[in-house]
Amino acid sequence: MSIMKSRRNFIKLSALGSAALVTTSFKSSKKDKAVINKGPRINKPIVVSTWTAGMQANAEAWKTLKKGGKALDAVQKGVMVVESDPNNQYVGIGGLPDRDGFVTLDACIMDENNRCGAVAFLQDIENPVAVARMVMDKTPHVLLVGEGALQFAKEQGFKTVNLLTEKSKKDWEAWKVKSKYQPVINVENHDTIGMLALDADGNLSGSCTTSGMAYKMHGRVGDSPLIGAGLFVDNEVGAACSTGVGEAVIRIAGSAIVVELMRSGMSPTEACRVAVERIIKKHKNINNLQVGFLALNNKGEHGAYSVYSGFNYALHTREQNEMINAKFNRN
Ligand code: SD4
Repeated sequence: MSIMKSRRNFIKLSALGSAALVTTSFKSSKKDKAVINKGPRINKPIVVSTWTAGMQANAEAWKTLKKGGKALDAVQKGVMVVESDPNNQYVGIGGLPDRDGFVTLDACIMDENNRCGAVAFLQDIENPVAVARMVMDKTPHVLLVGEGALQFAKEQGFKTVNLLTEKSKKDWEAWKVKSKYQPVINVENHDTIGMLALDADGNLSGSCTTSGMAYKMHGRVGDSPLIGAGLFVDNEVGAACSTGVGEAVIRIAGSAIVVELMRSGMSPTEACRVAVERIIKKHKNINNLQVGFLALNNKGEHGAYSVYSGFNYALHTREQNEMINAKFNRN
């Protein structure tokens, strides 16, 4: 089964079936119930993440969220599981290489206070999101790239590893024969993990990690490590992340736009739809140009929208643990 087809299959792993989307998650005494019931109901904690590997990532993030832990820790630990899975060919170890055979990784993380960290074009390190977190926590900078990011990672005690697995090497060699060393833009080559979480304290954080577009030019960096493009969080409003052809997302400052659209009153799905429509409008040719946005607002409402069908995301709350198909512009 092709990757796209398997993504198109709706996977529903909910133990409880279709629970209400908005539920309260706190216990309250009779006295404060009256007050709480007057305010907006907040669906928390909650975590959402892109594609089917998001189920694996959410399961890990949930361990932190269910204990009342911070969204920031949840979104880091959650995506690290997928980075460390050699069978996932789109993130971390086992990621598909660039056209010269180098696996180069991009990642970022952002918290409820607009603190953020990122790495791009990082080689030989299994967990780029953990390095991004260190950039945020231990340096005055937001983004470190290439050699400098690697040097920083080593100084912080990260071990170097060979990220190119036998499987990804074989796929790259097969690609070279057919594709004559041309990077291809295509709807299939995407499985970046973007994760957004709202914790029990009502704080939002997000992370994004990828090996980038498969067989890209050496040195190419996409949207995923760029704050405002691949990820954006504003605790006053919500958070958004993207997947798909990074160049198209960068051109419209995608995730920042989704958050701003939510600030203007749109639901997460509507905001993602308007951003996707903007991408469609700005490109003369959108053949094979898949982009998907995923958004979560600070009430715990979530939604997603993509150019083409086939994009989905994983949702984990106290009541739900399932895949949800994103709405889309065309088949
Ligand atoms: C990139 N947006 O490097 C990433 C690729 C991706 O799912 O999302 N894959 O352009």
